[in-house]
Amino acid sequence: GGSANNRGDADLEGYDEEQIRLMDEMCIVLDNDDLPIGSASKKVCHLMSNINQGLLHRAFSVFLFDSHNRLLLQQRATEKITFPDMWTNTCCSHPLGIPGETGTGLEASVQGVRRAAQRKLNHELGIKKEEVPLDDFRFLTRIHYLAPSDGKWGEHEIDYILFIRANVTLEPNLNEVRDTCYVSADELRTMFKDNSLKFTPWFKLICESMLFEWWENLDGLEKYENETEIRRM
Ligand code: DMA
Ligand code: MN
Repeated sequence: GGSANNRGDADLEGYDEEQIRLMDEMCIVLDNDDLPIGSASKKVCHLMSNINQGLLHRAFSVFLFDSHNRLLLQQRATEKITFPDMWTNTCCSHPLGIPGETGTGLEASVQGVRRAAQRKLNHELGIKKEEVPLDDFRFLTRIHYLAPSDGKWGEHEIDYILFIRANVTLEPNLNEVRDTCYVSADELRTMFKDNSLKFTPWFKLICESMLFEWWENLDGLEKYENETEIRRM
């Protein structure tokens, strides 16, 4: 497997070995309505040259809150190929083109994304799957957005937004995550005013649209759950 595929690949020269290896993961390629139409490597899906021709893939964004309604943020590791060192929501990644994580139809897709979320919360933050049971992830909506990272790399995704309330023990994987912190809504608003902090584009989009309203309604999320319309941003 793995790194043999991308070793010597000019696009990936100079990056971290483990992050190069992860570029072999198979993402789910979508049409504009979130219907899976195939799969392609994480590398292929994140090259702007492909994104500019319309290549779109499935992703998820987890927002984890503690019992005091504080949101867990992470700062991405310097090793990340896309959006290094930026502050963002708890955990983001992609459901893979494997049984259990792929799905056609909203209910099956959400279930696949929940499994991927559990897998990546463990991989990035060391959170045990028992601490984040699949049924505790609340699916809110899907966001379709495109965002360049550095010219060569970028994102073009339909991003499933998942909220979860859990008290967890963190053991960050330093190849993925440089730092973490829990914030209240006001503390996050203060962070945004600090020009020395950089935030990921998808996190900013979600903050500027619905995040604070959802956050104020953590005890009554039902009215926001399972939105069928894809929000185009
Ligand atoms: C990709 O996140 C998903 C979104 C919503 C941007 P990522 O770059 O952190 O993915 P991974 O952790 O798999 O590298
Ligand atoms: Mn992506």
